[in-house]
Amino acid sequence: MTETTATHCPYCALQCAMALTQTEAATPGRGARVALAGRAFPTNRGGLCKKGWTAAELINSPDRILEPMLRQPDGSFAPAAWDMALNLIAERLAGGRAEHGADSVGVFGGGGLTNEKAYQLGKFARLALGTSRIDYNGRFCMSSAAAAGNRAFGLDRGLPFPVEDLDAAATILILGSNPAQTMPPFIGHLDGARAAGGLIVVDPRRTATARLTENGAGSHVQPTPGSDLVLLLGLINIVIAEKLVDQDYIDSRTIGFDELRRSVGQWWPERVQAQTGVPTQQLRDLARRLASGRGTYILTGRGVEQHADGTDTATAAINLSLILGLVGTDHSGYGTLTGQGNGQGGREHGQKCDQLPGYRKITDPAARAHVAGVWEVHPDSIPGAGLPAVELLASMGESGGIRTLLVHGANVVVSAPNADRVRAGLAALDFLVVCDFFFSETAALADVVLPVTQWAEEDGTMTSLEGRVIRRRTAVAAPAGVRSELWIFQELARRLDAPSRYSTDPAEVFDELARASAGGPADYSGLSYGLLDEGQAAYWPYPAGSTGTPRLFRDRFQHADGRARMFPVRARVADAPAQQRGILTLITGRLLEHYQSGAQTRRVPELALARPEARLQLHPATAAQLGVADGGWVDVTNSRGVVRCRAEVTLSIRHDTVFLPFHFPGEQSANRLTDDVTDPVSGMPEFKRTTVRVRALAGEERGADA
Ligand SMILES: Nc1nc2c(c(=O)[nH]1)N[C@H]1C(S)=C(S)[C@@H](COP(=O)(O)OP(=O)(O)OC[C@H]3O[C@@H](n4cnc5c(=O)[nH]c(N)nc54)[C@H](O)[C@@H]3O)O[C@H]1N2
Ligand SMILES: Nc1nc2c(c(=O)[nH]1)N[C@H]1C(S)=C(S)[C@@H](COP(=O)(O)OP(=O)(O)OC[C@H]3O[C@@H](n4cnc5c(=O)[nH]c(N)nc54)[C@H](O)[C@@H]3O)O[C@H]1N2
Ligand code: SF4
Ligand SMILES: [Mo]
Repeated sequence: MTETTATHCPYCALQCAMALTQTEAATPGRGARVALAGRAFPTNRGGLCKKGWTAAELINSPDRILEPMLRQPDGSFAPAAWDMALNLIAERLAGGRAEHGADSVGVFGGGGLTNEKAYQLGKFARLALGTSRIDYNGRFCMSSAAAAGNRAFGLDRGLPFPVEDLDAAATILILGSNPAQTMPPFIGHLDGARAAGGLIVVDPRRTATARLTENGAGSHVQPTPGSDLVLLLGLINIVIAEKLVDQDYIDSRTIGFDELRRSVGQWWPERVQAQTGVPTQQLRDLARRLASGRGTYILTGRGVEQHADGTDTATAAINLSLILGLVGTDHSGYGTLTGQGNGQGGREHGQKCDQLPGYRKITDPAARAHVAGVWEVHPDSIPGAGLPAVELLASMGESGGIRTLLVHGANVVVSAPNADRVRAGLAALDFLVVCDFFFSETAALADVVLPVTQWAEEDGTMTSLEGRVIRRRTAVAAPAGVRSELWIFQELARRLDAPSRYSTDPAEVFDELARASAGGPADYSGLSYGLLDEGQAAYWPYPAGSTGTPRLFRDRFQHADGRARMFPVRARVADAPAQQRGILTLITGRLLEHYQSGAQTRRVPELALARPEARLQLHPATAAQLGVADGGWVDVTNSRGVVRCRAEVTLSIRHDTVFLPFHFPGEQSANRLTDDVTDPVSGMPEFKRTTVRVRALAGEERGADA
């Protein structure tokens, strides 16, 4: 009898439910084959996107790494026994620490790791390596929205309500997110708002999501890239001026309204139109629609968050939600759409540089004492706060910076901003270790690559975009030669003589995590595998003795006085939109077929065939001016680098803007152009706006495969 295992998708935060059935066991040279189907679950209702239904290809891929790989003096890789590879790593880690101090060792984690791996990675870094230098790719993803949520509500859970609550909404404002391509099954939850004519999408591009507003389903607002903060200040101004605020809610549940009102006084509609390009009538209609009181949600995505003012923009979206009285009420709310599979849990259990498990602050003496108790170490042995991701990477090769780096679940040479600088930094390291199941572009630069188990080969938990803790389950045995990261941490900790325990059993690690989180903001202490396996829909906080919290902020916010904070934020007044001839604004983002740096999806034949390369989207008028033909080759340049790719001429983008996906490496890598300037509050880089020049290439200059 073949058994079917209930688990979830390896990719994004929607965590669509799947059923896996092994059709062929793993062999020493290849992962197992599985049959995969969608499974009923509230978020995906049995549906999967193209990435989800082709995910089985990842397990059986001929590209998998099946043995530890060691770089040879001639630069090539050769397989090595596990014992030898681990001995070498332990020796280099201990040597680096002895010679240059514990903070010369860096650790880079990922929002795709299970809660158990993320927790153990944070503990391993602090105790076994003694380093403060740990951060993760969620810094590129969720940090601005998280910072805004923390300062406004005193808590950061992306959606403080179950996704299904959106079904009953009459109005949904989506700012800078394209779920029709980034979470396709999610758009079913927009049907109610579309039927009520209330889906409003704010995006400089006419995306697949923006097109869902057609035929009376709502409206598309197409602002100048990076002008969302002004747009939101303008909407707040109109809501206040037209007395559309919910005064009872403001009085009873918030503080800071008077200052907020003063701070938006200058943003009258005409001025907002001048900065954003959004007509005043559209602004007024939008404000009135949001205040119509029929079930209204405001959702943000990376389009508004990945900016140097991303925290302030997310804060303005929250302020708008608060004056309208949406947050923590029936059938209305505010949320951010978390991105990576465990983007939510990955930011709760200690792989952030400033954080301990349970979303505790590493600088808080009580938090340190509690976690030290669980770890059975002295609080003083836990290092202090480290450096956020962009700074951590920038310190490679700098004096006092990191000299050794361990990477778990990120492909930074493709996905970090200012990628050429990151590549140079990685090259300057004394020693680089990458754990992955593929030779990602970052793994290809390593001294040692350790092959790890994949999603269908491991147990664990993931916390989805709605703050629901779900079970990832082992459906197939891993090929011989591959190991779990929990095992790797245990083996290295033993070789390093580290204090505390490093269990290889995910259920045991979860129980420890639950204890470490007890009493913290993200409290998992009432949860266990047993309870999750009974099918309990478990939303955190889930303290022992409770039944969890599907909906947050019903009675109070998490600040001591129970009230939400309205933080007045100010917009930098932008220079006149780039008038200089030939200068265009580049925005970057995602395509349906590829996931992140593409390390996984570029290895799935069906996806690679559908989208084999990056294309620069540009408007026909802009293309004509530059002499660029659809499908023709272009150079996209700025002071940081060059991208060479083909053009895709499309009416769906503004004249002054071009778009590149960031899923491709090498000469097509969008991050060769992005700036590593960061948001001062969150450390989030400005992926969504940079300036470039575009030049059509003549025949003889074309790319290699033209
Ligand atoms: N297919 C696919 N799905 C994914 C992923 C993937 O890589 N591929 N990654 C997952 C992850 S980790 C994440 S974080 C999510 C991200 O999901 P989204 O936030 O939906 O993805 P993006 O494409 O990065 O950005 C969304 C939109 O922001 C718009 N935008 C750019 N600049 C601006 C601006 O200044 N203002 C406004 N209003 N909009 C702007 C872009 O045109 C784009 O359509 O997707 C998840 N799902
Ligand atoms: N220009 C631009 N750049 C961006 C963005 C953008 O919109 N524009 N978006 C940013 C965002 S939101 C994000 S989230 C980042 C993501 O960017 P990355 O961090 O590069 O994300 P992935 O490509 O998912 O890389 C994950 C790597 O880890 C491996 N992996 C997966 N699961 C595991 C595991 O359990 N253990 C280990 N050891 N390895 C694993 C995969 O094979 C892959 O090589 O990119 C950011 N970069
Ligand atoms: S939407 Fe996300 S979770 Fe669902 S199948 Fe697609 S990639 Fe997987
Ligand atoms: Mo992300």
